[in-house]
Amino acid sequence: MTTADDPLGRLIPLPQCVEPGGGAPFAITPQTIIVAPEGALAMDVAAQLLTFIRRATGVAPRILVAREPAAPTNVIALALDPAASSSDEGYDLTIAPARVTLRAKTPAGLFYGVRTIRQLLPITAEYDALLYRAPPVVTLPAVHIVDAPRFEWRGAMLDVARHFFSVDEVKRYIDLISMHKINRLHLHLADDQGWRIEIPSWPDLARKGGATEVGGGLGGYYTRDQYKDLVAYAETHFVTIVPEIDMPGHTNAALASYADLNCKGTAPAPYTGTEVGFSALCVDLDVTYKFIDEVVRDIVALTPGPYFHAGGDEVKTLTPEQYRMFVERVQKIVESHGKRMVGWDEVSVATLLPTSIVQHWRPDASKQLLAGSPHLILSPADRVYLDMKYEDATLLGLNWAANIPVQRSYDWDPDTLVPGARPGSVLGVEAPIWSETLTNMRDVEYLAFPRLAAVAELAWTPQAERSWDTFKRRLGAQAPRWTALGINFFRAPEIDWAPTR
Ligand code: NGO
Repeated sequence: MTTADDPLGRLIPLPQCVEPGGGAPFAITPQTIIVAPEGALAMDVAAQLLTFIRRATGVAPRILVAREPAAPTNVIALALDPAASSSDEGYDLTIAPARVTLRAKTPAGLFYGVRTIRQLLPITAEYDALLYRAPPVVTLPAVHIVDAPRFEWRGAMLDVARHFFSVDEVKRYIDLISMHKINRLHLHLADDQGWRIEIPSWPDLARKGGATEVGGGLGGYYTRDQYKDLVAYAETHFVTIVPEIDMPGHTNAALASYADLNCKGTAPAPYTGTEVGFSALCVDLDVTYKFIDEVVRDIVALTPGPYFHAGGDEVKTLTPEQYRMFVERVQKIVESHGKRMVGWDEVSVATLLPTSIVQHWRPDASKQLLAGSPHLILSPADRVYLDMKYEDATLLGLNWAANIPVQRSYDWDPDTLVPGARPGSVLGVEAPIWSETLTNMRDVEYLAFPRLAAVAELAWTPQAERSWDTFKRRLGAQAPRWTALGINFFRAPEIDWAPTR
């Protein structure tokens, strides 16, 4: 049996503990019933499972809602149980010949258990195109899986500012990241080249500031309804959206939209190049803080998650004092709207609140300052910036930090990257993808896959359970599924990809 044919040999991220049952598999038949607990979120997860099974077998199972699963056999029972896992996102999955039992403390845990079941199903679970003359025999291998994530922050970031991505494209990215148990999508919503979200109190930000993008194309922005739709879609995939308005630098689009925001009172022209560091909000003007307060307020009104990312990177036109004061003032504004501030690692020079989060990105950032941060998200650019090229020959992407082959993304330990970091301060890992050179989702997928799968496992699986050798084999086994999903992945030459037909 090749790895691709062995369902247990293709799980990514690798679960914490997999004990093969050895016995007969569970056979899904037209009579198989899904039992689901009450509650909209859990029902939604059950409906997602139904879709995977319907596609793979041609028959939609019935869903029974029950507090206590009653039917003893030929059942896939989803249950919420406080004792199922010590983790809010963990799950316990037993596949036996007569019955599949998936237990979790929360609907999120059920969602992750269903992602695991999905990988155990044949790839026909991934698309709707097949018509079966007779339902094929589909089985799930006998196994007991006990699973929970290593880190609470398993993130991806998409830069929708340099090039704009439509609601459907972002939803597609949510599908692909959540399939790998990633639970944060950080949206970089404003930069020099574009402002991408409607702000009712400052309408020209989107209208003028959203009108173009790198290279001079049409740009675009999310209306409030579209943004709400994205947030709701993310919620059903257990993904928290983290909105970022980058400031005080990377703000040409805002400065070009309102002359009043500029120290000199005149608006600069829109910018469609890719230089960084030239723009900054006028930190001495009162209107700057009114602007920030209203923007944060309007975005927070659409943000159920606890975070607001205020950027803070690459400011070259302010003095260190001006920069520190600015960060501290913005941090208070974010706090006053009930959110935790996240900032790129430059913000670690400021006095931060105990709730604030520093996102490490510069490979040469001061490890000492990072170690003093209240909380850390790790996005070292030379490991997990998905916009870096794989190798010199990669046409898309940048290479200022490094060329990043897949193993380089995979083979490091988030717990030792910042020596002396406060115990428990590392919340997790995030893989940003910046879009200076990426104009559409196919470009994004080419740079994200396979490295995003490597980062997903890095963030989910305990360090001691991970090894490049087993990951590499499991990664090769993804080719048929990723092809079925239409993912435009890079066929890294060091991986032995399973045949796709
Ligand atoms: C840097 C810079 C971004 C670039 C990106 C390209 C950060 C935090 N600021 O990362 O503006 O788009 O590199 O890799």
